Amino acid sequence: TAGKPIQCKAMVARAPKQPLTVETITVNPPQAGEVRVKVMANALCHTDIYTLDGHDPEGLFPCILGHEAGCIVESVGEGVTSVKVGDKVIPCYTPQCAEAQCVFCMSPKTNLCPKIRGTQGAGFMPDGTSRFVDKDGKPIYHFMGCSTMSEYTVLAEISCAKVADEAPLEKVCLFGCGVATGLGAVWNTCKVEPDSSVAVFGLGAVGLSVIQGAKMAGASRIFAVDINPKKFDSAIALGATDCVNSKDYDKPIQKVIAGELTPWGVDYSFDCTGNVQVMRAALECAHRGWGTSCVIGVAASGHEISTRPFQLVTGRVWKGTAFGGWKSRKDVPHLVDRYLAGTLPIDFYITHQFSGVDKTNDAITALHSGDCLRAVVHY
Ligand code: NAD
Ligand code: AHE
Ligand code: ZN
Repeated sequence: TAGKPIQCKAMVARAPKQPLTVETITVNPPQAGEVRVKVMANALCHTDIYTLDGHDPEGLFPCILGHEAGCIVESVGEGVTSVKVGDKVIPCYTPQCAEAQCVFCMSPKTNLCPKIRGTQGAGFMPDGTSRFVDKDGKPIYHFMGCSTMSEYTVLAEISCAKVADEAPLEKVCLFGCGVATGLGAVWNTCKVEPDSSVAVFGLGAVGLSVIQGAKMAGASRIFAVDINPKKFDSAIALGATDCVNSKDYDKPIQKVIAGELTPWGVDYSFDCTGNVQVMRAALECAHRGWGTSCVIGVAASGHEISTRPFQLVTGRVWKGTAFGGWKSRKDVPHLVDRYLAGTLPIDFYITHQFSGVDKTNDAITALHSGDCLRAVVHY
């Protein structure tokens, strides 16, 4: 198949808020610096739904969503040297060009390589064109540099994390986004220390992986906050010490955490909801003098955060994370190795499984059910 167009099934997001349509599309061969992969498994992340629901200011239609996947290299374009046919790869929406002149890749302070961010946000491959063609010959936009809701997709080489041959792709796909992000927010972005107190807002896979990471970092008190009490059992299982349902209180939840449940607030807090009011609460429950609050959730178009500057004057720090700060191609393979060694279990995040890319709408329905953490679709 190398060098030739491939016809395959894909789920196309034709318009906001509409179910995805199952279509036979053409996936053109990888160009220079690109890799065509067979997608083996794709997990849904809340961000896919956010874009499908029309909340993403960068959202483009028609597009192929999906960015949390495990794949096998089918063919490579000119000049590709870091992966070969048959390799297992995890697509990474935050690439790593690793070039000496990339000040981002060269800095230990960030993972935000901007090399292909412009074209990626515009729904194209780095040369400004799409590899996807629909049955009428019209192009379909790419999404987050991944577009894994298709049996085949094309990635930039710098977006491919090559992982161990023995890695079960239907599990380690979770390291392509949500679980890696939560762990990295704790370990890389905030560097939570032993004995810290932590508050986590929103107990989806991202928030629960923050809890898992905080427990592994030795946090001694972990507040798990949600408005859906069905989430609390998993939070406790992962190491939460206190479960807080914001709906049980008639005052702002930040005043409950800082003032009632603790005297001055928590050392670290994390927003894993994307709700800007929750982001404010997370900041304001951080400890006077030093508490750090990390925004992980992605807010809808037009939504902005606010707080009294006094909150920062009195020592709170507001920060955020993209993909948990992981330098994707270097770090994702290590997360996979830790999973294989049994020291970083993630199977319990997979609450729902489906077979066939055309079952993706069912997976979306499951994700909306309220007791789904990750729904994995096996292709
Ligand atoms: P999810 O929908 O599975 O989980 C969100 C949780 O928040 C749910 O349990 C929900 O009940 C809870 N929630 C909703 N409103 C709340 C409120 N007012 N107070 C407390 N809890 C509330 O989503 P997910 O897949 O875990 O993703 C979480 C967020 O992280 C999303 O916004 C997603 O887009 C974002 N995200 C960001 C990154 C990044 O790199 N920054 C990576 C992955 C996901
Ligand atoms: N397109 C949105 C921003 C979306 C966003 O913030 N995405 C996160 C990853 S979410 C993964 O589930 C991120 O890492 N962003 C960094 C980047 O470069 O996109 C908007 O507001 O325009
Ligand atoms: Zn995601």
